[in-house]
Amino acid sequence: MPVDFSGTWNLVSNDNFEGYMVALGIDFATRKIAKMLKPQKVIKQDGDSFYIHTTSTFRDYLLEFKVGEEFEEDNKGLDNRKCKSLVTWENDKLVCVQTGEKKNRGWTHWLEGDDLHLELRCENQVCRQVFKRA
Ligand code: ECB
Repeated sequence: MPVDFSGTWNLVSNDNFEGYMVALGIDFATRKIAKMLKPQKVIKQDGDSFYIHTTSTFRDYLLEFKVGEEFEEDNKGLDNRKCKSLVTWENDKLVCVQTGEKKNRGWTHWLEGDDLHLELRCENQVCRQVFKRA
């Protein structure tokens, strides 16, 4: 059975989100609000087609992509920088490389027990998020 990320997931931990946001150049006032948030992710996966909607009381972000097909990402409401993104499978991990102005930008999703993990990378910063099923 291939891995299936589908479901509704609530953030339970968010390690070094501050460092990740600083690396992205997010201003102090926005960071102050953003780090209080407990975002929810709704993921719909149909094979290699993904819909990932990250929602919060402040902002939300929708990403739709197919594994193996590069696309333009606008990061609207996040840092608003455009990049070229490519998501691939590395065994059961979903790995995104976001090529653009920021070096070493990307993320990785995987399942561990009942938890959804997300590692967000930018420059020399790594943010580790864990989600539990709603
Ligand atoms: C959308 C909820 C968070 C809103 C934070 C608002 C302002 C902070 C601005 C930039 C911080 C950068 C990222 C925010 C962290 C999470 C948003 C989605 C991260 C992401 O790219 O998730 C991927 C993988 O699940 C799908 O887009």
